[in-house]
Amino acid sequence: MTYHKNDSVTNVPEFDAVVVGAGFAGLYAVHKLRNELGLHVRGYEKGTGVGGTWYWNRYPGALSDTRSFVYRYSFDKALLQDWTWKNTYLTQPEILEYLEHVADRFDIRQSFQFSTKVTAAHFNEETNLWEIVTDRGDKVRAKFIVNGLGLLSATNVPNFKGRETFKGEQYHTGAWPAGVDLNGKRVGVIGTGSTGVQTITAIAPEVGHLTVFQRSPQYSVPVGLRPQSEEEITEIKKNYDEIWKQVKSSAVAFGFEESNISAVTVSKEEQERVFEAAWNEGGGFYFMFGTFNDIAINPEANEAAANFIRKKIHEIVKDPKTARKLTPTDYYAKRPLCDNGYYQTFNRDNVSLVDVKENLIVEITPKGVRTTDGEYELDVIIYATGFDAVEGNYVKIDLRGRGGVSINEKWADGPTGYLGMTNTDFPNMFMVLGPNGPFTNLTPSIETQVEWISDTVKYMMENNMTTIEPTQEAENEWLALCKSMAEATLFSKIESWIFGANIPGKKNAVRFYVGGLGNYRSFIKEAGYKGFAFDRAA
Ligand code: N01
Repeated sequence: MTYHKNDSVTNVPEFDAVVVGAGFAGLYAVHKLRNELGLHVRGYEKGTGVGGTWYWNRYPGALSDTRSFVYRYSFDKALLQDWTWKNTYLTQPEILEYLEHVADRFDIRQSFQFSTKVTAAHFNEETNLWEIVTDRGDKVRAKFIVNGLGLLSATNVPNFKGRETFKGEQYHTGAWPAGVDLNGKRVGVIGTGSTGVQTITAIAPEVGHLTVFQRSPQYSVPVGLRPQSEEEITEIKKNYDEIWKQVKSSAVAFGFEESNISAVTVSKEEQERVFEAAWNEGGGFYFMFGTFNDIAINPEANEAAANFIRKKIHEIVKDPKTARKLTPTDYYAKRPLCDNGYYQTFNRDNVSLVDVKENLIVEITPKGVRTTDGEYELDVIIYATGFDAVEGNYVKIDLRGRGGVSINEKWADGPTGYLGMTNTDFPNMFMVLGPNGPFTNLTPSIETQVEWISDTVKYMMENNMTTIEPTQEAENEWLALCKSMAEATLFSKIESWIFGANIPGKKNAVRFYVGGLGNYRSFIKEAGYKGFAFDRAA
């Protein structure tokens, strides 16, 4: 059962589906479409191997902030039993090894062409096929295109004056090359988000001197990285059915029960007790969503959590001036950070903190970084400056739907996506973790979306349908829902990549459905294909 046919006239290879990206999303998409539906599938991946985010983000200290037992696929029971882990969290090499194993286990690599970037994809309204072009000169057609381009994957390097003049080494964390040696060197890290916090903590003991250029201080809690005993792992593996049921019906899908208690209904002593227990347990999402149910929405509850972390910073950091600089004063409302000794790092003699909100970065010089208070001489500059998140990789592709409309035109007022997976005017184009998808531990959301996509393709094949496209009404309503939900949270009151505020000129717009994975799954199940228009083959 396949749509595929060879085009003997033009010699252009024709596939049922082209999958872009070989990360968690792309690998599973190929598995579902090729191994389960028997379709003729071609994958393209710009890296030399599989892994996606975990192929590129090889910076020192890279670790998932989601507990090991739920940072994996759930779809294969044998895989869940066979593949194991050592610690409460997985390092980047461990995650990459897992994805390589999955690719081999399900024979997925053979469907991918690596070191190949998709540069254009145009929908042809006469043939109802996507015409896809790569940077290696490939030209193919496909009935469906499935984009697993990564949510946090297009690197953002701020346009600092003089960057090209720097005589030392410079790296972005999200494109970290092999063989970087920082030993004994004068290193500067710009950026203190999740990535900066991990990098800074990991490299401080190794470098000669570390200068941290901080624009915004961060709330971070301990990650709780520790070994897991054989008994704990056996117990988890025995209970996976129950675990996934809980994860997929929860909000953030991190493998813990979210709290249903409001912080403002309990005493200050009880708040302290709960926060202290969560601090000792570890985990950013656990601290924000496992302690109380209103930290992300109620300013008073938020202040209680924020204040607890502020006090911890002052207890940990010995120099009061440094502690003050490290202490945020605004809402605790970014994607919650966790660390493995971040604040302690600033007690080291070889680490110094520069507040670049007070002393702006003026330029990169041949010798280092110049701020308004002087020049910092460095051997290495590390940009931990984040990503052009969500739509960053889409807008780099010449992606055109009906009537030649480009994705840039379509998203001029901010990116949209009905259910985070589809767009009007872009028939048969699916996105995994596209705009306005769930804000969660990403692996169960990826599985949810890939399964919906493959079920949809199967439904279309069985019903002899040629195209699927959301209605404008459904897309607008979904956007309005995402917007109203996001605006009800304190996240919308803070500048971060979640709303696109991290890149100058990027449209500030809602980019996530914050209603939780459980509600998202119920929605897509109940809605069925109500918000979609299909065309049937003549
Ligand atoms: O990126 P970010 P990230 N001058 O955008 C600063 C996921 N992730 O890579 O806050 C000076 O959060 C910027 O300053 P400010 C996770 O979802 C997961 O760290 O904008 N500084 C900020 O400090 C996370 O949320 C994991 O004022 C500049 C930093 O650079 C997401 O990726 C690990 C600047 C960027 O922080 C993004 O995290 C890592 C400038 N011109 C990442 N421009 C785990 O699973 C930017 N900055 C653990």
